[in-house]
Amino acid sequence: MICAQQLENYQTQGVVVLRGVFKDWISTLNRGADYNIAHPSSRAITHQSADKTGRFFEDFGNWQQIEEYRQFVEQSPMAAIAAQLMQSKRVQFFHDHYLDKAAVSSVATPWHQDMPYYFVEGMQNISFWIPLDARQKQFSLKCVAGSHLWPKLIMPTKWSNSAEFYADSSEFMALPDIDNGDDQILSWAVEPGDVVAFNFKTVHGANANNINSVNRTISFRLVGDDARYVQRPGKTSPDYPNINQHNGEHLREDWFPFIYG
Ligand SMILES: O=C(O)CCC(=O)C(=O)O
Repeated sequence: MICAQQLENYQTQGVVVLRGVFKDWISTLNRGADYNIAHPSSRAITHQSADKTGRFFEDFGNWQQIEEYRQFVEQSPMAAIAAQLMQSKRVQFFHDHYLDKAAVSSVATPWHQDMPYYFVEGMQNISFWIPLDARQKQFSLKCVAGSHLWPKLIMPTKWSNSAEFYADSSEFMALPDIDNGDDQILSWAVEPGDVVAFNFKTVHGANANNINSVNRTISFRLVGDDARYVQRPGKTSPDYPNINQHNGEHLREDWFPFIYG
């Protein structure tokens, strides 16, 4: 399913684009997204500020409530592709993340890594960023090649005001100046059916959606054999209150089921 070059890209650059792999699933995912927008969960967040036009809406953890998301998670080739790219025998489902940026929104997604926001550590993990609308390169996901191998995690911040996400951020390093540095930035124009797959440690972001159509994306997050629970210095995003886990444990299977292997 995955060729040697795609695997090497994922392993060395922390990101790979796969063309057309989910094209048979786009109408199902669109129906799921429509339902998600109409029935946001209590975890939904809308980023909007007085000085910015448009809005940026996110929701998390709905796959067991939204039948179309559940079908995709359980029946699409995603889990098998994840096993190959992560080089993992088994695949555990972590969470789904729906994002949409309104047409002509001036809200960008800042550079960040996902892992510091999560209670997960390890190298075998993957996000499938699946655009539901075609995206020109300029409005697509941007990833910093090789950043999944950086020695320390980047300090997470609140997207609304750039404040530190945790009260104590001493274990994290500051975000380098990506836009003025030498790092290679990878990004691709994408069509519905394509996926950008990236590691939880890969630094990524997206420009504001300045064009006259909405940008909708569904991301699915999965983990592999070496994933372990880690206590972060505060409430994570998404937050799972009462998870009742300790450092070094596998994620609990009743909440994060195995979907492959
Ligand atoms: O689509 C975007 O603007 C950002 C996506 C993102 O940060 C993610 O899927 O982790």
